[in-house]
Amino acid sequence: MKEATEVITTVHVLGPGALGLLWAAKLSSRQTIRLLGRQEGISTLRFSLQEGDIVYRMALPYLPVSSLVPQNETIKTVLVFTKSEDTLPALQSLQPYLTPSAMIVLFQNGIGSHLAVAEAFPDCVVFAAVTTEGANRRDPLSVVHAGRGITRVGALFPERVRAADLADCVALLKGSDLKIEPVVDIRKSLWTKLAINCAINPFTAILSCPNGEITESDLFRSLWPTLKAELVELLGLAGYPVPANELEASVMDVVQRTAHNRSSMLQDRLAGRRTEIDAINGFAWRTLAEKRRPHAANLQLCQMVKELNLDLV
Ligand code: KPL
Repeated sequence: MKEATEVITTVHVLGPGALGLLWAAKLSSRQTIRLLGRQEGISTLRFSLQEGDIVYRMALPYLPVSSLVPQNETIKTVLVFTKSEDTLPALQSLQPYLTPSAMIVLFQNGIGSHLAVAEAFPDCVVFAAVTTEGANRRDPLSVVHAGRGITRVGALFPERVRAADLADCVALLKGSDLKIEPVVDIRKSLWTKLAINCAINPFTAILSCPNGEITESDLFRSLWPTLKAELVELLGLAGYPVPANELEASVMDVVQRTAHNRSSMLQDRLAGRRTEIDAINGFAWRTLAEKRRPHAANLQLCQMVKELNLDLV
């Protein structure tokens, strides 16, 4: 692979949530950043990024998506941090500004929104990134880099992408000084992460507890055997078969390593935001149901999270 060359480009960052702002801040010393979001009436977003004891004050150019004007704004590279179900409509609203072979890097949970974007933008170079970087917000403008991780990146359809495109994407992301690993088969990482999210996130949202506490609960104990079997089935259907004990070990490993973290679903719940349950357990049960495979545990968790009546925004 080509070594990281430092090319200064304008990078658009769509979705200024915790992860979006973390990446924007980390890339901003090497790239020109434009944040894209829904908020109207501002041209600069001022926020803080805390890493350990150090708090960085950031001020980055911000463009409301509604006020982009074709010709004035062209988008060659966009990193996308919107919620899964907002991703396709948000990118469609950017369509007039995207250059014909723009690079789109998707950071969403699940895999359904990735496939929808790849289908809707066949000429764009679409990458998926699966990250274990931990980021959360004390308030909308105060981001905490809660834990260092690794970000794996690869093409959703490798046959549509040149090796040089992947090298450019990796070089760009490495400008963040975060740990980046190019992978040949990013779908494997996406499906594995989906299974892990199915196993952890709904329990944390329902029980309102950090990741490390779910395995002690009666709810987890009673549902896990069925859920595990469904997730093994799901990964098999996806073409990534995994033995049940291996999947369980991966889930328990993430539970332990992130024991004190609030999952993204719990953070959404606590902030009164819509959760991604439909893109996680919802996607899992629908995929299983389509193939007439058992899916009761994923369906139940999906219903329980929805019944919390917290899918507000
Ligand atoms: O990815 C996560 C999330 O919060 O969405 C897990 C793996 C549960 C870690 O917190």
